[in-house]
Amino acid sequence: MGQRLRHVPPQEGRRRDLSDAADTGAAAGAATDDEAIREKGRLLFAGPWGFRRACRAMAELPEIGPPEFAFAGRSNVGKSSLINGLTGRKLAHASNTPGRTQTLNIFSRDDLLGFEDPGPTLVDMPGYGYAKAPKAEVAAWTALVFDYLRGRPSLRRVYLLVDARHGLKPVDLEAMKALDEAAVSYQAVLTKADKIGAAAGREVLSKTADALRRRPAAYPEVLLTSAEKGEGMAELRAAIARLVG
Ligand SMILES: Nc1nc2c(ncn2[C@@H]2O[C@H](COP(=O)(O)OP(=O)(O)O)[C@@H](O)[C@H]2O)c(=O)[nH]1
Ligand SMILES: [Mg+2]
Repeated sequence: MGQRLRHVPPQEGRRRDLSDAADTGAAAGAATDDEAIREKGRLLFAGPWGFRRACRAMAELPEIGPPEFAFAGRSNVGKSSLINGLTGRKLAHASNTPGRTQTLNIFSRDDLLGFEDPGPTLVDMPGYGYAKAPKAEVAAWTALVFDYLRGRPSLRRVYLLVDARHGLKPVDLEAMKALDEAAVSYQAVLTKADKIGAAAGREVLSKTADALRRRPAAYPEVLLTSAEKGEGMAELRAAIARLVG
């Protein structure tokens, strides 16, 4: 299943092979570590998550503190559904009408509120690519989003969602350019995997990874997910858990 869900770039595979040859104990250790991170991710998202606030301006954001993970992508790509899939709750408003979320919507663990470590924060971002004014598409991705991307030291990673049926679109490349320029670490997440077959899934994974290879702020590994079927949720939870430290 790991094969279908993740594309591991060849150079990483090679590195792993070398270290395996040098020390098989290290490989066993890595497998245990993987399991531990998956379990950490499972626990992180098994807890009660809740909606904190919808922000229309930087001043409305919570104080800088816990690590933030933002979900970006074209309208209707499945950002809200993915947040719901990760948390197993109907937290974010998913809809058939594109262009709905115009605020930064903040989610965190209810049970950790007020604790020294309140756990990570998830941020559902306004979608881009729907604006009727075609030229201003990414500009219409609002000043707020750019202010947030450039000026939020606690932003740990942006998950850039891409519809697995369509792959990267020009407007996604514009968003990636903005993220590269802001030096914000981002990872591509393919959505709606249930709408394509396994072979098409592998193809879009490798194509997307190829396109990301030369982007300075892009994480090389691409994830394939279906919020509808739960595919890739454990991997994404683990990826977040790994970054939380
Ligand atoms: N088949 C399928 N549909 C999905 C999936 N994720 C989202 N959708 C649908 O795509 C539409 C847009 O989803 P939404 O989460 O609101 O997208 P957003 O605009 O990016 O937040 C809704 O009709 C969802 O039900 C998925 O994994 N599989
Ligand atoms: Mg949404």
